[in-house]
Amino acid sequence: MATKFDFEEKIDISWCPGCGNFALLKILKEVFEELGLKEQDICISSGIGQAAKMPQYINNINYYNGLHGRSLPVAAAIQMANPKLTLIAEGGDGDSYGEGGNHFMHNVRRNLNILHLVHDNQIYGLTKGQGSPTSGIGLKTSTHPDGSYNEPFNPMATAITLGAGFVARAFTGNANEAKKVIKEALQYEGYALVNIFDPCVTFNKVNTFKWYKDNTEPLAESYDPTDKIRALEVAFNNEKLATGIIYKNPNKRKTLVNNLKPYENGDLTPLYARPNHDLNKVKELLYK
Ligand SMILES: Cc1ncc(C[n+]2csc(CCOP(=O)(O)OP(=O)(O)O)c2C)c(N)n1
Ligand code: SF4
Repeated sequence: MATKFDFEEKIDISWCPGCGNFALLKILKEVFEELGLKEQDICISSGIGQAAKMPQYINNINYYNGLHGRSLPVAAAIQMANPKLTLIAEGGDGDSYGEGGNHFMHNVRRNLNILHLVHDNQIYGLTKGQGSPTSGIGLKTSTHPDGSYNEPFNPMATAITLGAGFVARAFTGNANEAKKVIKEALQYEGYALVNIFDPCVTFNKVNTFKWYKDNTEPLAESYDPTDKIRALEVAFNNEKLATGIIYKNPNKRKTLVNNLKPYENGDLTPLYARPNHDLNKVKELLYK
């Protein structure tokens, strides 16, 4: 499906042929189109890596491509300046959970109102195949030639434990489910994590499209995502990796900006657009 987020001219995309990122790029552009989002209302904050290049390939949106692991603190700043934007923080498993691990922990707790979209290929792609936080035990990488021996990071269980309100897993090979999950995450008010399996066809020869097809399973229709203890059980099940919305908090929590003085009366007018805008006054209010 063609979308207004596609470039008319052919642009040079620097991913390897067959990389899972192509499927995710298509999914995301179609979700924007189907939700009727306007280019000027979308902002993506990304870090460094193959995954983090993605906003460069979406026509006419706002984006900030910053430092490795820093998509979330930049997103927090963007949200404090303009809470009206549809905001996405995006990057790879290394960017989000390794270099950005500490930011991950604390921005989940802050409850930014964002979609945090993590392309999980279980390897460092851009830097040519080092082990990442989500690499499986035994995966041979350039940093673990005899196989990784580190316990893989569990983003689902960690996010639920830190108080994330929306925690989901998807697979680029199941586009319909991925679109559904991403749409719901974008409409959720609060921090929403979507960890999407997105194979690196060049450096990860174990976790391939076929491997994910064989080892993932969509959650049953009858599954209740509001049951936190059940969600943790699902998150810890490594036999079959469940896809879909694993946890969704039915109770609303205040988001980051609801706790800030300039927005406390519910007026989400961006700070720069307020009459008599005075940066020093804004700083005083924000940091009071
Ligand atoms: C602070 C810092 N450490 C390391 C690097 C080098 N570096 C750039 S991208 C990258 C790995 C990216 O892997 P991931 O985030 O999983 O994304 P992928 O490329 O697999 O999509 C690393 C280690 C860097 N740029 N900055
Ligand atoms: S190295 Fe891997 S993650 Fe990077 S573009 Fe190639 S297939 Fe994709």
